[in-house]
Amino acid sequence: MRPVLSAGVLAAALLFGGPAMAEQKSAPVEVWKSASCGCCTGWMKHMQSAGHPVKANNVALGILARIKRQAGLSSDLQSCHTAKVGGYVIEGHVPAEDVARLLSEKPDAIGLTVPGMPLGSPGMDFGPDKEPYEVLLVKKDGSTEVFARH
Ligand SMILES: [Cu+2]
Repeated sequence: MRPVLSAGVLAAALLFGGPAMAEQKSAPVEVWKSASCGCCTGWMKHMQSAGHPVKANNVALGILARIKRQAGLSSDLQSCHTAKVGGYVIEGHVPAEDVARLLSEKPDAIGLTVPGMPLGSPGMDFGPDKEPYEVLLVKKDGSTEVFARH
């Protein structure tokens, strides 16, 4: 599916300066996932509605595991899909607001992860049930610190 600008974004672009504004759309996101992953697609839609153009790569589970390892994600930091944006790795159901903060603060780090697939996170929001979860900043030495709590 091709990314589409929402009507709201288009209206804002027209209101606040036309093409110049449109150039400031959010950074492109490239996602690696297994073809059958529904919650991965849910997260991609979440990122698209935040203005990110999203490109998906469906890969075999073995290749996905290698991509995660090569990205510097130990098994306890992994989730379903792995994405890259602005030179950072985004693992799992990280909210777009945290990706935006990462891209503006530009910490010296590998990226962000939401390990596992907590209920209520973007793409895992199927019903009224929500569990609290943390977004972790993954440092270049593999250590983590809490970046956000939801
Ligand atoms: Cu998932």
